[in-house]
Order: sequence, then structure tokens, then C-alpha cells
Amino acid sequence: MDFKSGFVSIVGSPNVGKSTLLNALVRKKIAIVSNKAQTTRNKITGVLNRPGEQIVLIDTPGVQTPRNKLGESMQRAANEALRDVEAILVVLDLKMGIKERDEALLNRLASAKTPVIAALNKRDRVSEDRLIEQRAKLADYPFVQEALPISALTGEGVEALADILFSFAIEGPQYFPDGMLTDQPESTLCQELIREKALGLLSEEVPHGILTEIIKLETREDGDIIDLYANIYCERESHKGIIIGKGGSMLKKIGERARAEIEPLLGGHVNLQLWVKVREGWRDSPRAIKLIGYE
Ligand SMILES: Nc1nc2c(ncn2[C@@H]2O[C@H](COP(=O)(O)OP(=O)(O)OP(=O)(O)O)[C@@H](O)[C@H]2O)c(=O)[nH]1
Ligand SMILES: [Mg+2]
Repeated sequence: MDFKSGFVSIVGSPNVGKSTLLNALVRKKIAIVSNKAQTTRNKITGVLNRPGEQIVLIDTPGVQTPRNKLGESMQRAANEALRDVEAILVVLDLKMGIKERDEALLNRLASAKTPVIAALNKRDRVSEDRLIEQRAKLADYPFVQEALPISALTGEGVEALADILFSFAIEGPQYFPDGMLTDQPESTLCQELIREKALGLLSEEVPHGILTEIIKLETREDGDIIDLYANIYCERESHKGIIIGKGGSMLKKIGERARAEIEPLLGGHVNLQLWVKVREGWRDSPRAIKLIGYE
């Protein structure tokens, strides 16, 4: 029998759980997650394999009005992901409810020729009544073929969703070899994990202005230790102080949490060194945006 494959884009408002869902479907953490909006900054590819079939998922940045060049790149990435795919998976947040911006997105998808399915996420946080109420809202969007309640966090409904995704596979090539679950290199995963820990620990406006950059990733000659050096950029001198913390305490915490996840990923002891630097207005700098993976 011929191989079957297809692309499915994951779209939705910020913070609804798209990346959490990507990780749950792929069963590996390939995208970082945080409770701050606009965590994902680029397209992230995840691969689902079944015998003779493959679905390539594309996680996208949450849809939001851009305020700088980075925002524009993010919006473009999310828009591009709607093209040339077998299906579009819209993630909606049951807890927050279907809001104006979700409706704006759904309205845009109405004219798409691509099949649309919805994941009603965070089922673990809401009552049956809430589910019924939110599901009723989708009656206004009859082109949505399925609306499946799930919890990306607990895994409820995720396998059933995977079954639906595989139903969109059509005759086609195996795009990714067995065992390759993402297109992201290890250095990108490390860079992102450091940013995730910073996002989780910092509050207010600081997280949105953070950019991480790996400047060295090298196993020492004796093979025992991996040197990982990274810069954390922020937009203001005052933010730099917050990221470093009293006597370096915050930076230490970010480093410890990042190392705990990076070591199993790289499979060795990691000597992680972090530097905090100020780069004003980097979100409007093409060079900085390139670091995130945009050409
Ligand atoms: N309770 C609950 N929380 C969830 C669920 N899925 C995601 N979350 C939480 O929702 C927050 C946002 O998750 P993300 O996966 O980063 O959301 P996202 O849609 O990728 O966000 P952006 O990348 O900013 O667009 C995190 O705190 C997650 O832990 C779920 O099913 N249940
Ligand atoms: Mg995300």
C-alpha cells in the first residue's frame, strides 16, 4: 500500500494551549509552554507517525495585532501556515471562552477551502454546562467539521483527536524519517528552554522583551561535559536587573531550571553559562528577528 501523509496547522489565540497540544500529540516536548501570551514566536514542526502514515503538525504563534516587526513576522508565519495544508486545527480555550478574536479567526477560516476542525481545550478546567454553552457558539460556524473537547494538559481526548488528524492523510511521501519528531535543531530547543524558564519566573512586561541566543554548544574533548553558553537579551537596563536578581539569584534559578531539562535532552552534564544583555528595541531589529528563525 502507498504511504499516506499530510500537513495540519495548529492555530488559535495566544495562550489557548496550542503548544501544549503539539507536545501532547507528538509525546515529546518540542515546543515551550508558558502562561504568558505570545510564547511561541515561530512555526514549530512536530511529526506524528503511524504505520504507513505521517501527519506533520505546524504550531504557530497566537494570533494578535502586531506592535513591532517581530509581531509582524509572527502574524505572517501564522497566516502562511494556513496555506498548503490538508486541514486546519483551531484550538479554543473553554475556560476563557470563545472571544471576539477567536470569532475573527473563525470568520477568516470560513472562506478557506481547507477543512477546519476545532479542539475545545482545557476541558479539565470547566463544567459540562460550560462545555455545552461554548459548543453551542460553534453552531455559527457550520464549516467546522468536528469540535472535540480535549485537555492538552491531562491528555484527555488527545488520542481521539490524533485519529481525526490521521483521517486527513492522503497519498504522499514520508516527509520526515522515522524517529525525527521535529525540524528544530538541539541548539534551538536549548535556546527555547532557557526562554521558557525565564518566562515562567518573570512577570509583567519583562518576558515579552526577552530574546535568547546560544553562543556555544560543544562537548569537551574528554566527552564528560557539554559547554552551553547563552545570552539573554532584554530591552531595558531595569529589566536586566530583574533578570539577574538580587545577588544573581534569579539568573541562577533560570539556569538551574533550564539545565534540569537540557541535560536529559543532550544526554550529558551541562556547564550552562548565561549572560544578560540589553538590546533596546530588538523587536524591531531584522537581525535579532533572524535569531528567532525568520529569514
Ligand atoms: N488546565 C489546563 N491548562 C492548559 C491546558 N492546555 C494548556 N494549558 C496551559 O495554558 C497555558 C498556555 O499554554 P501554551 O501551550 O503555551 O499556549 P499557546 O496557545 O501555545 O500560546 P502562544 O504560544 O502564546 O500562542 C500554559 O500555562 C499551559 O499549561 C489544558 O488542557 N488544561
Ligand atoms: Mg505556543
